[in-house]
Amino acid sequence: MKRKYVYLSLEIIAILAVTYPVIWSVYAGTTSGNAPFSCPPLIPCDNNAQPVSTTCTTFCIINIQNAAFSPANINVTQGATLEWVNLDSIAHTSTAVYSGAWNSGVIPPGGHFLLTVNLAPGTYYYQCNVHPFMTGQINVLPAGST
Ligand SMILES: [Cu+2]
Repeated sequence: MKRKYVYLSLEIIAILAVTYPVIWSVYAGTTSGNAPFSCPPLIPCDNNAQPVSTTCTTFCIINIQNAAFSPANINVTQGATLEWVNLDSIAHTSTAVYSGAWNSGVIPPGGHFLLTVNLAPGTYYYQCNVHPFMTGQINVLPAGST
């Protein structure tokens, strides 16, 4: 009889362990402002740690390949154009989160999306709406600052 309760509580703990990141993200997502990719405690996750590899001043391509944006974090001066190119065999999107600054809609395999960056300077987070684990970030710099 006692053993039954032990198993029952172990089951509840196991279920909570699996579901808590999802529950956490639902609640955190409503309050975390412009930092949508913060990670649940104890869960390995480095979405905020993407290194900046490029500063784009005219025209740059962001590849979508193997369900990831590359480069995932890019500096862009105002007036430059970004082109997302879908090299995968599945559809993706490039969708700004929180800011609502842009939304590519569905980019089919082999498709592309152009964005001329006329946004206020600052950091803009985006994701693929089909695969929200695909995240990226553009850092808009004032025109003429580089
Ligand atoms: Cu996707």
